[in-house]
Amino acid sequence: MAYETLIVEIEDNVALIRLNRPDALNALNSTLLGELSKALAAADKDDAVRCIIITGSEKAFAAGADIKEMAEKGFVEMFGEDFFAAEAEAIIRTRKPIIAAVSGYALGGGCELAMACDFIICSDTAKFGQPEINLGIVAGLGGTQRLTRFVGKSKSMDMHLTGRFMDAAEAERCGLVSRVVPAKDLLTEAKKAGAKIAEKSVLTAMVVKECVSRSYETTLREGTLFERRAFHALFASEDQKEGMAAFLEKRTPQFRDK
Ligand code: CO8
Repeated sequence: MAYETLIVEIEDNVALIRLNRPDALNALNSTLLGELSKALAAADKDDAVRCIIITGSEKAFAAGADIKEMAEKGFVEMFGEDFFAAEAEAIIRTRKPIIAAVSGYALGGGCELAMACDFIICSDTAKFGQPEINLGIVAGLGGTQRLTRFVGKSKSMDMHLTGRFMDAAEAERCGLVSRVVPAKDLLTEAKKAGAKIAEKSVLTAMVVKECVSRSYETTLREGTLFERRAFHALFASEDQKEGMAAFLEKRTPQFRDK
């Protein structure tokens, strides 16, 4: 499928979704977020896709929601259309693992989009920020909630209240990103991580994603119970039998996603 604001390639069972509005530093407008929802749904359905990567350009993952598109809107319009609610849901409804590969600016909605993915690999040039306060607004795609869970209240307040940017080293130190790599290696490293995930059972990977994501939604006791039941349930899968048999027979497992 051809998109106006995205470039999508599938290679070695990994779908690479590249945000592509270079003139606006990949600012998230309704066309881009609508297309991203469609591309994620398509990747989720496609048996050839086992992992998804969302990336931007070297200069910007995404510099936030599109300010030009929002500037003249009023409350009634924003509320009436539930601005970007469906698009936000589409990201978190995606069941296959999503890696955000971030280079350059990941600001406002761009930082929030990266955090809505399952983990973030960033280049040493990455800059994260929630500068909405400078525009007289607050984050709207989960930033006040997700950043706080990632980095704790103090740093989250600092980022949201001052609007300052965080560099890659700080982002790694405080647990916002899983790894930092040299800018020239970002896509190679993200694809390597995607390929590693693509080797696993998609069924198991989706259950793992559900369990880890649950830890953000519930209490320790409930989350642990959810995990234990998922653990029990996987013993009904062929991939559990195959994974354990392969270990015992000292061979590589052949998962069938069943
Ligand atoms: N929206 C629209 N256009 C943008 C945006 C944006 N967020 N960011 C950059 N652009 C455009 C600029 O207007 C400029 O276009 P033009 O050449 O036509 O004037 C072009 O991209 C290049 O930008 P700059 O010339 O400013 O480039 P610099 O290298 O000088 O600066 C910065 C780069 C620092 C990233 C700067 O562009 C900037 O500060 N951008 C805005 C960052 C920002 O405030 N982001 C938050 C937006 S609000 C938000 O995200 C709310 C999210 C909640 C809603 C949930 C839905 C996703």
